[in-house]
Amino acid sequence: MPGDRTNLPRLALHVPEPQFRPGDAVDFAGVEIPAAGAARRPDTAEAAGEFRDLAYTLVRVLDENGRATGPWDPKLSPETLRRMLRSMALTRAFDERMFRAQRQGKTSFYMKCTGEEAVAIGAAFALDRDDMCFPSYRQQGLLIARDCPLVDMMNQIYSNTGDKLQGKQLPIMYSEKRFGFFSISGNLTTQYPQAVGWAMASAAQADTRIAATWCGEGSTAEGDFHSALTFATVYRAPVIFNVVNNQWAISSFSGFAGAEATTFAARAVGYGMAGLRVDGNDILAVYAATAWAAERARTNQGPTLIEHFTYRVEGHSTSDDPSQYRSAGEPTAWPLGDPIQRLKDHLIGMGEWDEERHAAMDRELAEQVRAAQKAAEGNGILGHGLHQPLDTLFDGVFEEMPWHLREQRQMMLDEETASGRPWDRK
Ligand SMILES: Cc1ncc(C[n+]2csc(CCOP(=O)(O)OP(=O)(O)O)c2C)c(N)n1
Ligand SMILES: [Mg+2]
Repeated sequence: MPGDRTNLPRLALHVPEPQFRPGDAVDFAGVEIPAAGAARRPDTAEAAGEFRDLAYTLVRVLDENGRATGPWDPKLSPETLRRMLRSMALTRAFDERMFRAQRQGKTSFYMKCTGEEAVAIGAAFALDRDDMCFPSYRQQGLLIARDCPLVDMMNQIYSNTGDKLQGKQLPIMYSEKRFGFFSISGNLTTQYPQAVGWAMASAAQADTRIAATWCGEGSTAEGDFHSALTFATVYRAPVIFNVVNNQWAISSFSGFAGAEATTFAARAVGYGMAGLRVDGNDILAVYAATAWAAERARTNQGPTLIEHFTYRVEGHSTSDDPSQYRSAGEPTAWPLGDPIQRLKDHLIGMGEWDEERHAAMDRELAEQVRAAQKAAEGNGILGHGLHQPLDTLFDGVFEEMPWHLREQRQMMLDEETASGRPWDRK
């Protein structure tokens, strides 16, 4: 019921609306893209308050012609650049193959990171091997760059006999202690406070390892995001917060997480924390920003928040159909290009790569993924019966199982025997 004070202006609720909907022509001319090389690079010992401007611009190294320029150029060797290119291409080949496996009914679920490969792989190259990663579900590139066997990842995706997680996690929700990769949780942003806790413990124990964590821009709306930032800034936790702004959170555009009002990197400013906004499709910028933030963390300068400005090229997951809510023209119109193509162009421009080598690499990687898939399918695929003994359902939560769970497990096994229809095993 409207109030009766008719002499006052009426209130109006602002409901964000994305620029383009299905069928609309896409024009990203309004997206501000500062020139590569233009952003300054403060000394890592500088106080966060001295470079707030870096939360509102874009740190970029690779220009439109594939040349590296400016103070953030990490000047990596051609050999390292080729390894980065290979990791990104392998991630894409892996995604393609597993997406198809889902469509063929071999697993229930998959999530690609197409167009966002530089975010995880740039960081993986900049961090130390024993730094601890607390990722979201779209940083499979961390595992691939850290040389996790593809077959192990696929066993998890298939929940088969080779799945070390015994089918207890949704496909792609890996947990790889060997590779400093914390268990992925479907509950958005829980990894943020976990990363801070781990980083605080590392500092409290006078260790040398730091933590890094990732979440999507949509996930910054979670309370966990903000409590994590508060703890990190208060205790100067050695942690790197990555916000992957791929502009979509399933079917909600970034405006619903606050993008109409300011940048996501600007969240850092409110906490008095170092903040950088980075071209997330430029792996050299991602690498340089991560290395800079890591140096701050290692020298007790505290946390850094890095917003990676990128674009989610594909659907949210295999359960999504983006043609229902966004214009099909967006992925190709996105002005920051494709991270693989950009690094490839850079290497070719340096005289360190060519089309033939690239095509040969793609063929080799496709073969590597195909061979891993064959090996993983030898351990079974999801839906073909039960791959783990039924009673493992109760394992892995308590170090010592409480009496009531032991009882329940026994009841389950007794019922299975009594039914005369033992669970279909593979
Ligand atoms: C606490 C919680 N709320 C909602 C969901 C459902 N959900 C899963 S993914 C997702 C979108 C997340 O978007 P974003 O953070 O931008 O990450 P992106 O998928 O783009 O990488 C939502 C709403 C969830 N898994 N957990
Ligand atoms: Mg998103």
